[in-house]
Amino acid sequence: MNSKISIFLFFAFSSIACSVGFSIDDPQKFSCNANEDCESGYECKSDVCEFVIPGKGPQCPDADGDGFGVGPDRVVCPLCKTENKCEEDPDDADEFIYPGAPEECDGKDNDSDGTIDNIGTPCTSANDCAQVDQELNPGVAILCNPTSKICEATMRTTICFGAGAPDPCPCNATPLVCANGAFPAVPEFCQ
Ligand SMILES: [Ca+2]
Ligand SMILES: [Ca+2]
Ligand SMILES: [Ca+2]
Repeated sequence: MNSKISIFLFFAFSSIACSVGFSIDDPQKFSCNANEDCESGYECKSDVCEFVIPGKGPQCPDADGDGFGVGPDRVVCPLCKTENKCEEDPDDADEFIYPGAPEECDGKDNDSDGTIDNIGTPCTSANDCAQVDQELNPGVAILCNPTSKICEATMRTTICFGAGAPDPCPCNATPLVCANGAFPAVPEFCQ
């Protein structure tokens, strides 16, 4: 058999036998399909493992620091690597907008599901619902309704405070509705 054909067949069978193998163009290089196919310190680029100078590899492109990046290099973001949360950040200039963010009453589509201020998202505990800034919305809480398992905005207390409080006490009588990016003001005697 012709020696050139032998060499060709050797490399051809090598690359079929496993996903990692010598590159036909340069036997010193290893072919690859993904970073996992390469040794530590190497990354898969154009199907070949290339050495990455420490600190010079792709950095997590996350300008607003919410953990979600933009563009193909977002796969190096820690959240993508450790929790498999690799979706693209729909707004990389706003740390309160990212896939799965708790929906706040702020006029923005925080969770990027296509609907602005849809507070009533599914939940298993209050941790799944947005925290409310008490300086902006005193007396308002978003809690997980234990029956419906839906986030629900309510007054933080059911008790009326102060001598002039009405009777019956109206605190927490109905869920608070977010409208135009804001909750209705909670009366002082309910805060
Ligand atoms: Ca981001
Ligand atoms: Ca939303
Ligand atoms: Ca919102």
